[in-house]
Amino acid sequence: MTAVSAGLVRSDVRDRVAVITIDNPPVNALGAGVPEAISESVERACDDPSADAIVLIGAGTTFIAGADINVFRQLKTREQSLERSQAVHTRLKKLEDASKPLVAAIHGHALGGGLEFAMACHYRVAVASANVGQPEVHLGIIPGAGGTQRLPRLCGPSLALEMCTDGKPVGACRAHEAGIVDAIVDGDLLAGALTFAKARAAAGERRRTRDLQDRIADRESGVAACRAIRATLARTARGARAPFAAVDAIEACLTMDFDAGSRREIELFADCVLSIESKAMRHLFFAEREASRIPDVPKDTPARPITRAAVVGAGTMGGGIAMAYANAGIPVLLKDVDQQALDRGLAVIRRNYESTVSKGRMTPEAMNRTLARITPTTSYEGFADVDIVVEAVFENMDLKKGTFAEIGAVTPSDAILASNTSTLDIDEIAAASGRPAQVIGHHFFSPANVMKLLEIVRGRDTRPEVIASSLKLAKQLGKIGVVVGNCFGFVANRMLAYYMREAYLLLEEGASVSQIDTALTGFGYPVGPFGMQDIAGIDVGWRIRQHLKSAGKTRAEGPQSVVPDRLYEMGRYGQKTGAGWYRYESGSRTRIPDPLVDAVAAEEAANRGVTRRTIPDEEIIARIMTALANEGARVLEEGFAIRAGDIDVVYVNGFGYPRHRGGPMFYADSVGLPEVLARVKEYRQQFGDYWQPAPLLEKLASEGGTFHGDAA
Ligand code: T1G
Repeated sequence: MTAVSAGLVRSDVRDRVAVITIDNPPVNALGAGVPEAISESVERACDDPSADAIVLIGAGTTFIAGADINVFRQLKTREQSLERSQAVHTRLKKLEDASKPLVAAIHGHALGGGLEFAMACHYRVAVASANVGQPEVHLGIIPGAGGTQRLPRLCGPSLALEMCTDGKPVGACRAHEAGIVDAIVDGDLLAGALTFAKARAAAGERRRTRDLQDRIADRESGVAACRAIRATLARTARGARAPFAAVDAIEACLTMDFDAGSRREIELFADCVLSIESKAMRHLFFAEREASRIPDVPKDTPARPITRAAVVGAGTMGGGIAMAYANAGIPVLLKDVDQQALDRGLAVIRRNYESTVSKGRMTPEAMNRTLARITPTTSYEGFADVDIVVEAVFENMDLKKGTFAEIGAVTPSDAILASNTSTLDIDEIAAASGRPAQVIGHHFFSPANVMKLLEIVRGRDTRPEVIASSLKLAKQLGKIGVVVGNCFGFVANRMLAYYMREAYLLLEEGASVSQIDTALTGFGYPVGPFGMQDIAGIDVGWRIRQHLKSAGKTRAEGPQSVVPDRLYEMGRYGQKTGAGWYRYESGSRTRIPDPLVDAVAAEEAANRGVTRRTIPDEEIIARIMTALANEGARVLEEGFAIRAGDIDVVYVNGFGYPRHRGGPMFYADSVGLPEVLARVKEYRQQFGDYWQPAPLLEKLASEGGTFHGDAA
């Protein structure tokens, strides 16, 4: 069956214009046969005497959202990639050579190959709500169908560099101003496109994008723009290679003719698409979408609409959560015990918005509109009308149980009662509410109005409708919801304990605070473990450790470094006290290494009888990543995570794990599980029995399996 016969591409003539419609739901991706069917339909239209022009349009909610990302999995060799790309390039040149005006009519998204198809058309018209973009770097690749050669010809090198390196879409109006889109259509898109196409036909106009030179004529400043963005990427790309490849391809557009530049793009694309970076980022693309599939919560499980919310606790997390709701347009009550605490919380919220306005990312009017959605209160008045309450009080079980007893009494019986606890037992909290079926964990990550992850913790009695509502709400808040089980620290913090254990022990064994942090930022993290703790607060970790100690527990097996406790006792909580693992000049967030900390570490090493040594960066990465993967395997085999991809999504969106590494479980697969297992066993020999291989790791390593289920 062809794409045409399958109805994925259809065409008809209206008012002397051939209309070619792509209908490949849900996003009109350029799946198997679709590109071929489009160019065949254009050829037929060119030969059709009843048509003077051609319009290309998408059915449903969008134009073309790009190539079908699944196809890249089939590319195994460089030759295969070169051949496939060359075929696409030839196809788009033929499209561009169409003998009648060819107009792309854009609504929804024109992304990746979708925009490249549109740029191979002679003209592009769009509705104002549409957006266009080259998001390929988010998949560890670059535009591979001529985008790096045609886009600069339409909008100049600077915007092309921006779009191809940050991968963010631009709105149709900005694209129109920039020359990517030729007209904005008010009202019905197809009608507007037909009118536009007929006018071009009447004027006998056709414009091949590849012939355009004006916007790339000033090669010197174009090449300078490439140099400048490389310097920026050296600071921001955090080890990802694809953005640099995109710059190289655009530079080729500026320094070579169209065909030579296209060949360069094809070669650079082949380098990228076969890279582990691209495999990692494509894995995350699908893992982030698969996370919303819960085996025992069918897709059609009713989800409660969330139109009114309440947050209890106006501290750092409570304030950020209230902002997340207000930013999503949901009115939210923000309650705290007294007016002083409330005023402190509101002042932080206002400061955050004012800083966003000062950076030009929000208008003062929008700030006031958003702030107006947050209603401060010191009572439970109004709680009878809310759909959800999020508790964000101190991480103390008695305090949380008391709060849930109160909110259970003042809210509608079917309201969702969520706790922002990052470690505590959801079932114990739920029992205090009197209606555990409505209770669920909504663990936000700091800053809650920014971080994309929502760790959704299901309790023993949580109803499927409450889980389905939480997943839908996560999307409404612009977050990625991942459903996990109820164990201490759930998935995120449970595994983090092993990440931190190794960081502390490596410090005692001889690595310095800044060496360890630099190794992790070199790996791709935005900040290392010690820099991160100075932001979050050393006192937060200390309180959790005290809570555990009182229950006779530790966060991770093995030696418990007391260095963080000693810093706490010194009042060194991090940025908020001007000193923690690093020192900070007053009013500055610049980390200054402090030899005092290394001295404390040396003392504690001596107390533990540890001989200090020089530790290579590779060992720092290997030990930390192995500890994460081994504990991740336990989380999986104990059923607290549904799939390995969920753990990757949690770490990438909650803790800044580098996307181009795919997440801790994907990274372990890329290292190879036999190697990961060998490292666990080696560390067991070297450091102690607390390094115990997870049974799942042993099983998969022995069977040649991977955490993600595809063969090694
Ligand atoms: N390929 C395959 N499947 C895709 C897809 C794609 N390009 N885009 C979306 N899907 C699936 C997705 O997995 C989900 O499936 C469903 O569609 C709805 O998506 C040659 C090489 C368009 C903004 O990177 O950014 O072109 O989970 O949940 O929130 O140079 O999808 O329902 O089974 O995300 O409304 C470049 C990727 C490709 C765009 C819509 N294009 N897509 O968001 O829906 S590379 C992209 C998106 C390329 C060329 C290169 C978003 C969206 P399921 P969704 P949404």
